[in-house]
Amino acid sequence: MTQLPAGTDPAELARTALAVAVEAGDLIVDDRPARLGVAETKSSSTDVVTVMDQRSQDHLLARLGELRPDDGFAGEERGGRTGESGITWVVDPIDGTVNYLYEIPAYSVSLAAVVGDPRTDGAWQPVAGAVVNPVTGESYSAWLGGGAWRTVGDAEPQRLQVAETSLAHALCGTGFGYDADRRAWQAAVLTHVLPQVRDIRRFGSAALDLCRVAEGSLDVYYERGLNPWDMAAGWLVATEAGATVSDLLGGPPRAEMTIAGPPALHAALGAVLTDAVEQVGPERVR
Ligand code: LIP
Repeated sequence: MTQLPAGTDPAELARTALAVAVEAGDLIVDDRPARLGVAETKSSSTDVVTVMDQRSQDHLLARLGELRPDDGFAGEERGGRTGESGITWVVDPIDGTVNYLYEIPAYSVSLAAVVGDPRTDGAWQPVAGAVVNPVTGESYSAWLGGGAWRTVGDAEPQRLQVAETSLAHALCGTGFGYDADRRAWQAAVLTHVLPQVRDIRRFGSAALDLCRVAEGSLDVYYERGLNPWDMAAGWLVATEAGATVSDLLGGPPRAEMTIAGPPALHAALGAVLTDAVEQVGPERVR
């Protein structure tokens, strides 16, 4: 059972997450420069950061500092804060940055309030979160025990619930990293998965992929290499919609592997991935 700090209302945290995610989403759309370039790269020349990634995070840091001054903040980009409340905000200011750069409408602002230490695999858990696609107007929110909800524009929120299907009929989402050796390994694993599922989709935002599992526009999803900020909010949205979200061994999702889907389908894909990882062997490390 997750221990919430005394007096913490996860529903209120979810409302806060959704409100500031919508603000940041409006910012990255409305203030996008006419000629958006790459401000810098991180793990490789294709792991890009734009000025809007940083501006979105700066906005979220400032607003959460106003609304929740005692909470911690850990974001993908520069800037953060330690807190005293027992709640840390784990923030991806633009998830799907490459899609944002190419103006492909599949990117999101994703943030979650978590308990524990998000810098340590298995030592943290989201208790409230929101994912917003500012182009389509789709927003997803969830809080511990409160369910997962999808809203489009001004429509009434719809509660989300996953549904089982066979692996052979499952539309499976995945993603690929920015490092060439990691991508080669992911491609090798994919050759074991692709023949056993309906089809593969690679949309480019893990946060939205996990929300797609919750809403059923993906049946199942896996990816190696996710950071806490990629998965924190989507993990909770999928879980509150009835999905199992774990690593390959059934523990909390982590960089080694994240698998999300209705329980039986999650187990079936997990078995295929375990076999594939064994057959493919370890990633090449230079
Ligand atoms: C992205 C993830 C996506 C992954 C991409 C990238 P970013 O996050 O959400 O699932 O496949 O390679 O890591 O870098 O856009 O915040």
